[in-house]
Amino acid sequence: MASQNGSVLMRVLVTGGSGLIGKAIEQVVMRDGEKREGEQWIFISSKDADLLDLEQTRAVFEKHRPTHVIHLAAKVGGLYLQMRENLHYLRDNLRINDNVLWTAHEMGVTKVVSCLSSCIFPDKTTYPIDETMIHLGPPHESNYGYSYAKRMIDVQNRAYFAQYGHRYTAVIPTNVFGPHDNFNEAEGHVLTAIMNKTYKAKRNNTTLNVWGSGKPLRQFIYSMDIGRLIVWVLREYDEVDPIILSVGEEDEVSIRQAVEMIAEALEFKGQIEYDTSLSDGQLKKTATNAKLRRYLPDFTFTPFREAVKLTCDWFVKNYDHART
Ligand code: NAP
Ligand code: GFB
Repeated sequence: MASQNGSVLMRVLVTGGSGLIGKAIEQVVMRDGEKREGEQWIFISSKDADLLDLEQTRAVFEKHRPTHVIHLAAKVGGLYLQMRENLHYLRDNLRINDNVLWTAHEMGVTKVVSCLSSCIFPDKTTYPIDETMIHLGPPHESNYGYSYAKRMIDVQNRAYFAQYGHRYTAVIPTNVFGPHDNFNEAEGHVLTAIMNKTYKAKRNNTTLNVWGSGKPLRQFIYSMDIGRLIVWVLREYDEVDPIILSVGEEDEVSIRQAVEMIAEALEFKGQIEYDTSLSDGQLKKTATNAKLRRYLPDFTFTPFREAVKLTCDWFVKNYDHART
């Protein structure tokens, strides 16, 4: 929305602004020149407001008076943390989401773009998964808490549209990775946990220990690509129905292939072991990006190998203050 004599016409509040995807959006908008005349962007973290608390949520909305919201804030973690804490993932994310959406309604926010995830789809399903299949069966038991909380965002969006006509919508990313991710070995997602493990195995001349068989398949998307796509959704996508943001089915790789690319990027030539006593989680969750392609047939994703190298380089350069 272009400005008229300098007035702010779109004030975007990004919850979860200090996280992996929030930082990517900040990079895209504030440093890569995507920000348009008449737009103001505000990136907040839990230090600005604990969104589990309705009063703090209201206070941060009153402070910034957003016209639009990109709602990223969530309790997020890798497979093994989710398996240990399904109840916390369920309760915390239900509360954060209800606080943000209800406060957005109270404050007259024009549009909210929230984040679901490709891991919330039914575990027993046909492939490829598409946006119409979210509620067609229970999610994988490893992360049902997070999955049901995320699914309720879709239900809430429909209810806000039916009762108030609000165009609140959601995106469904597959596995995202990139700079500013959580590289913690026990709690991070696979790629960044493995990057940290590989970095240490190389430094200490020890074996790289990969959890599970390495057979599961994933569609990994670079955080900067997700950042560009979410900015497009905020500006141009008018459906309440969610949209999958992912690389194509043909770009799916196995965990083993991803591990080998990380080893190559970090020049690790040591022993790699797969601990099959640990869960593989979902074997696959292949999603189609056909709906995205109908809107953006020419969008180009960063090639996976290049994105892995960029993330590894960022991690090594920022090791001392990365989330490890
Ligand atoms: P992340 O790096 O873990 O960042 C989470 C963000 O949420 C941080 O900014 C954090 O603030 C904030 N937050 C957490 N609890 C909060 C609370 N109680 N009050 C206020 N802020 C809180 O997560 P991410 O990977 O960027 O994920 C962003 C969104 O994308 C999430 O909704 C996630 O479910 C979704 N998603 C992620 C992936 C993925 O592979 N990463 C895939 C699909 C969907 P602090 O920094 O202050 O803790
Ligand atoms: O990213 P991740 O933890 O979660 O990947 P999901 C788990 C897969 O990577 C499993 C293998 O197949 C694991 O066996 N893996 C191998 C490892 N080594 C490791 C390791 O050191 N750490 C981890 N974490 N995994 C995520 C959800 O599910 O999907 C997120 O947890 C998000 O919240 C994302 O929704 C889209 O891919 O299984």
